[in-house]
Amino acid sequence: MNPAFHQPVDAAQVPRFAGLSTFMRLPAVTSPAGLDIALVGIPWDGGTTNRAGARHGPREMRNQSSLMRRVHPVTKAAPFSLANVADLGDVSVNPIDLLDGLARIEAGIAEIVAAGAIPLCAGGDHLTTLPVLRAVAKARPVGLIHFDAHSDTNDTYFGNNPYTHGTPFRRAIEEGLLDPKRVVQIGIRGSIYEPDEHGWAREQGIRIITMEEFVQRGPSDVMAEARAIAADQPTYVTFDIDSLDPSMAPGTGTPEIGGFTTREAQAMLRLLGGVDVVGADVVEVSPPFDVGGMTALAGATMMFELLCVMAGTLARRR
Ligand SMILES: [Mn+2]
Repeated sequence: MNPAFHQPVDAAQVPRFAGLSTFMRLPAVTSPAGLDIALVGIPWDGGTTNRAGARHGPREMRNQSSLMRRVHPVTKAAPFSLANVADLGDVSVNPIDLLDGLARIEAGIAEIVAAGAIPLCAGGDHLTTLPVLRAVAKARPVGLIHFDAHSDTNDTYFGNNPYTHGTPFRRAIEEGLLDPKRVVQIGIRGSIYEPDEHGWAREQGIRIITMEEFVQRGPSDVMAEARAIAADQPTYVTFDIDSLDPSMAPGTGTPEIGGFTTREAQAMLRLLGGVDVVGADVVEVSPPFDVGGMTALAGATMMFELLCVMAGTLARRR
């Protein structure tokens, strides 16, 4: 372990409920310089079409992330020994101006990328992934492993509005940020607007693995295909908390029954080892609809799962 790496506050010295709330009890820093992985909040839900509240997600995920310990129980990855990680705070947002909000998020993430660190973001609604991709994929298109109940590849809402949390991946493909042949969406379900709702996405080459297909095949088989689609090239991982069943994650904007168990989702994230992850996020945690912090806890734990595979892959590639 590099002794210069940031370490979480020791829960045997300071109880988990005490002290300032930061992601995984890591130090709060103001610059990404020297970080391998930057934990960053994006408290913005300006793209939400129905139940708002994901703007409150980062703060509650920080709170619940105090339950994370130092070592992964299955892989034994110790992310704070393998990589230099810290809480970089929240990017600047604008809650009353959508386009300025997107520009501020992109600028904040671009600073992280310029410093050579990998962003692991806590949303925010799913539109926040678009400006993150604008920063992460500026130099070349990236692949995408996308856990969600929804494809989020619709075109426009409420007239000709192109930017909502139902459209980010259509915009990202149009803008050349994603290589659609290296995009896989896992867990897609729920009622749709029209029978061919996912036709555009499939025409681009996106691989859609519905919940029904996931149930038939299971986590190992599905993730073997996802890793093959990512193809050892730069890949972004986005985890919409509404991919989980709302009985386990009720605090979200667009719940759909019949989702992943938290255990299934953990099993899949653990199978991301070796993927060249250039950025990741957990989005759509909406504390106003949460019960006892359970959704924020699920979100914080998925961030820890992502952090463990990201740190492990970084260390192996060094
Ligand atoms: Mn989504």
